[in-house]
Amino acid sequence: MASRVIQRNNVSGRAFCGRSDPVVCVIGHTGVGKSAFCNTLVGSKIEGQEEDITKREFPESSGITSMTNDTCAVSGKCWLGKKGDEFTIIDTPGLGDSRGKDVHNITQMLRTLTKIGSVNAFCILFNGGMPRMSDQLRDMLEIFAGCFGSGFFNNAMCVFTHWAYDKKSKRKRKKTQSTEKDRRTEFQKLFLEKYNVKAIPCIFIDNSLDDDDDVDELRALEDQVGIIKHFAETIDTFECQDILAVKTKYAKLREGLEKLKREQQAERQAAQSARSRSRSNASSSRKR
Ligand SMILES: Nc1nc2c(ncn2[C@@H]2O[C@H](COP(=O)(O)OP(=O)(O)O)[C@@H](O)[C@H]2O)c(=O)[nH]1
Ligand SMILES: [Mg+2]
Repeated sequence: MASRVIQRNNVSGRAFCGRSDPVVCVIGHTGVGKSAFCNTLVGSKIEGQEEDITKREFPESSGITSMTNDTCAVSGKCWLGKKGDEFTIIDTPGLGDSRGKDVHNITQMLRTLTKIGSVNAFCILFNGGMPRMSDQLRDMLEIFAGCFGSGFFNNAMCVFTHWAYDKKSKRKRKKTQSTEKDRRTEFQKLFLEKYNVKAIPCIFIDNSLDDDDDVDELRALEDQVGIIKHFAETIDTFECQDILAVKTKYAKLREGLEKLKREQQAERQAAQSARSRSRSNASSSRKR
C-alpha cells in the first residue's frame, strides 16, 4: 500500500506563506465531484482506507447537499497515493450551493486564495456525463477574472469527472459522439469564444476507480493525473494576491470583496511602515 504524507492545514492561518510546492485549486458546481477528485489526486481512494465517502481526506457527498463547507487546503507528498514531491490541493465549496451560500462561499474562496498567494493549476470541474457551463460557474469565472485578471485562465484546465474508461462506456461515447475529442473541441471552442482562452487543456477522470479495478482503467487514470501534475509543475505560477476590480452583479459579494480589498491595502500599508521603521532604526543605530 502506498504511503502518504498528508497534512491538513488551516488556511486561515499563515501555514502556506513561503511555500514553493505546486498548488492545485479545484472549482466547480456542487456535486460534479470536486472533493472526490481531490481524493483521487492525493490517493485517498486508491488506498481504500475510507469506505465511508463522507469520512475521506476530502469528505464527499452521498446526496445533493454539499459536504464541503469551507475552502480547505491539504498539503501532501503524493500523487495518486505514490510518494513524490510536495504539493498542495485546495478543495472549494460548490457553486449552486443547496443552501444558497454562493456569495459567502465565493468571498471566502477569494479570501483564502489571496492568503495562499499563488496557484499553479485551477481545475474547473464538469460532470462528464452531462457537462454544462452553469450560470453560477459562468458568474464565478467572471468574478475570478475580474478579481485576479484574465491571466488566471492561463493556469486553468477543464476536468471532466464521471468519465468511466471501461469498454462499454467508451463504445457508448463513440456512438453518441461524446468522446474525449468531441468534448475537448466543444469546450476549447467555448473557452475561446467566451474568455479568449486558446486551447484550454481538457482532462478526463473517473473518481470511482479503486486500486483493485482493471489495470488498463487505472493506467488511463494515471495518465490523466500525470498530465495535471506536469501542468502544475511546469506552468508559471499565478499570483492571486491582488484583488483588481470589484465589478459584480451581486451586491453582497461586492461588499465582501471591497472589504477584502481594504484589508489588503491596510496590510500593505502596515508592512510598508514596519519596513520604514526598521530602516530608520537601523540607520540611527549605525549613527550611534
Ligand atoms: N461514478 C463516479 N462517481 C463520482 C465521480 N466523482 C464524484 N462522484 C460521486 O459523486 C458524488 C458527489 O461528489 P463530491 O466530490 O462530493 O462533489 P462536490 O460537491 O463537487 O465536492 C459523490 O457521491 C462522489 O462519490 C466519478 O468520477 N465517477
Ligand atoms: Mg465537495
